[in-house]
Amino acid sequence: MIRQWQLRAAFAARLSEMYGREVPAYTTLVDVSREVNEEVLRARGADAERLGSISRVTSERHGAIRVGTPEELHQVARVFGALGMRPVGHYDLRDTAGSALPVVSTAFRPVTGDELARNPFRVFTSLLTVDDPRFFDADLRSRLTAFLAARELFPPELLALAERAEAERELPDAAAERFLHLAVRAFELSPEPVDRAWYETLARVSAVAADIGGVRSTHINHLTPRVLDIDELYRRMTARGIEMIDTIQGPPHRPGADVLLRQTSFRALAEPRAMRAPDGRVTRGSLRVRFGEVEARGIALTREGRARYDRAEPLPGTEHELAVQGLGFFTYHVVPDRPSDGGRPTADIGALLGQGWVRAEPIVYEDFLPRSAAGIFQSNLSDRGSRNSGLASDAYDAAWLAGAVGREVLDPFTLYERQRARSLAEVADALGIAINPLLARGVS
Ligand code: OOG
Ligand code: NI
Repeated sequence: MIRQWQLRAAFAARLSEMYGREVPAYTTLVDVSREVNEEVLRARGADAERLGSISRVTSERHGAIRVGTPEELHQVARVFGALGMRPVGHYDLRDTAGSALPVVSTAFRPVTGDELARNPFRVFTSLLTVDDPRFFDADLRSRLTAFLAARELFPPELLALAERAEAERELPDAAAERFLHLAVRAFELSPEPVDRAWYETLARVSAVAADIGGVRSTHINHLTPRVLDIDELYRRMTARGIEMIDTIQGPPHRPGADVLLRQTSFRALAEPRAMRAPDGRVTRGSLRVRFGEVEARGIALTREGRARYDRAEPLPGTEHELAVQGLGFFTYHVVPDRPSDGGRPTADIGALLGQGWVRAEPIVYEDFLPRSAAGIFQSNLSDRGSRNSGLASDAYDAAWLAGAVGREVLDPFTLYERQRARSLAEVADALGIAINPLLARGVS
């Protein structure tokens, strides 16, 4: 029997192997990331593993995929559900960028501490907003809808195996093998010729629309390794002659505790794709839509910490200050050799930390940032596309997305809060103090 987390780890590894064959620059990125991670580990020792063991960080990836319809999104949710990945977060990228980005997104990922530690694979998943009139007029919308309705991204056999894996949380070896084979194949670049005129029609609206709705299959857009020093990685990739986008998205470099997520990327080379002309002739063409991305992860911020980040206000540089000011998420653990001076623990987390009753372990930020995501999308497009202003659409909110995906879309803050609350309950229990005052002070 292959358990769910093993399926997830195997899927991530096979996807990585497949993507490395398709996009060789990805392999360079993985090599340089590993090199940087090993050096950081040598230089900083145990401190380098504060936000995840080196084995977790080295194998950690996130993928990005893009689909066209609510039905396709629902099917994706079933495939990832088989791997123990749930939809978390609602990212509306339509209004965040200068370029036309007709998508709303969520991220599929494991949600418990144990599952994340086993394998944290996540996939940023974007859905084309076909019904947003700012991007698609009535004529184009009906052609696009018909085109998307006629394609099949995931074969029924894959979906049936996925259902079984999700229900039973494991698969027998042969079924697991078949599931992995079909799942990886569903995200390979298709050799089928691209209808050039149709693709170009959509590309005039947005390169992302063409990538999603201009072809009859989906593919992995990028696969992102995690690096412990993204500034150093940026320098090394540049020194190797790889032209990176001009910025690192997310919080600026700062001394002290890393927070949230920092990402950067480079445009992949054009890939050969067969093209079908209006007269039916198939020629060799090329498309440049995929890219290489890399990221560094830091501590998850509370709503208050996040609001400060969104307002571009400085955050404290130490873990301790992030914890006692209630700006960062931590789990709390009773220290084995706690004070023996006869004093009683108080229900104040700052005091408990200060007096050595408990220690705080940072919770890693497992999600994405809409502004960064838009920046990554945008900086890898050569054309701004077009969007009519004025015609705002209120569809595609979080509730709509949950309906499309066919399951609850979880709130990231709630997940981090749950992890923290569980650890605090254990602390309160072990020290024989009341939980409520503990929660009320400092860690709100
Ligand atoms: C997704 C772009 C955003 C991230 O990590 O924030 C992204 C895409 O290109 O499909 O990858
Ligand atoms: Ni990404």
